Amino acid sequence: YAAAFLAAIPDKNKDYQEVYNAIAQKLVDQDDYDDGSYGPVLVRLAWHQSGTFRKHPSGPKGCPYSENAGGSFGGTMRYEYEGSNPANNGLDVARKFLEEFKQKYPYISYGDLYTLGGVVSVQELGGPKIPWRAGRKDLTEKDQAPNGRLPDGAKGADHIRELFGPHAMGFNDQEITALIGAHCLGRCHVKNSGFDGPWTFSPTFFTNDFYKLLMDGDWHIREWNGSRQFEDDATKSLMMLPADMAIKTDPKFAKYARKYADDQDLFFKDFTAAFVKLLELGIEFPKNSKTFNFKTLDEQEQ
Ligand code: DDH
Repeated sequence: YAAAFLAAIPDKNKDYQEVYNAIAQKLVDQDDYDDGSYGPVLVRLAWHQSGTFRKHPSGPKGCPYSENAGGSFGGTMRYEYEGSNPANNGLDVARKFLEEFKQKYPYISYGDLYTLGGVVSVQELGGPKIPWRAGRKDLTEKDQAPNGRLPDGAKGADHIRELFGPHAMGFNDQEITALIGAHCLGRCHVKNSGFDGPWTFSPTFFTNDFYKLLMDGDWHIREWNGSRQFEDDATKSLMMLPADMAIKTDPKFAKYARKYADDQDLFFKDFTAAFVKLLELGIEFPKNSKTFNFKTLDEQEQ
């Protein structure tokens, strides 16, 4: 079993709402990226920095980091090995977006910054409130997690359960299904992953549309020269990865996807719990550490 990293107790004078606001304001100001927001790629950074956690760490043979538990604690994706993992293609954009806040608020660690960027984005794009805690610490290059721990979009339900399940990150079928609903945001980019296109018609709004489209729509294999992916019959403008289709075809995942398609409040509630768990994998927070419940920019204007 991996030992949990012990988080620091954040100084009461460190105002993380101020950092939240600065990131949120930059999201508003720089609306010329991709579909109009850096939010989706920031959410993906938060997830890929966290999703390397393993309860039983052992990496690919010959990997110098194979005993490392991974997770968001050390903010290690800023280093060469993890940063250049093909699974992390395109996330340099998100790390560059956030770098100025590390300079401006030097008290924030990279792990805190990368996870906070995801929290800001989910909230500002209309998603649920994500309670967040500070206290991750910058670790060194030798603390990088091995590559090969993040899921492959070309694969199916067995692969998903193996990487998210009890021996890996520790999520059950319900939590896994709730997490993948983050594909309401953003798109696939051929240059990053070999896949192409958005999952929904509103990729800069956090909604339960991923489940509605997946469960209620009809999908066929797209005819093109790229990677095997699915396209919607109705408009031929949306996409699903083989790994997304597994959520529809596997009855245990589909049971939850159906519920989330029918009930956005339930999705928001379950996503919140699973996303908080994801961002905190492998971290032990001191009992008296503060949970931040950030206000959105909109709420602060009222
Ligand atoms: Fe994902 N995801 N993801 N994903 N993901 C991609 C983009 C985004 C898989 C594959 C891909 C989660 C789970 C899975 C987001 C959030 C989350 C892309 C496209 C691929 C491929 C990257 C590119 O080309 O730029 C697979 C496989 C899984 C799986 O679970 C089996 C989870 C759990 C989350 C989460 O946040 C909780 C987001 C957001 C994006 C959009 C990024 C962007 O730039 O836009």
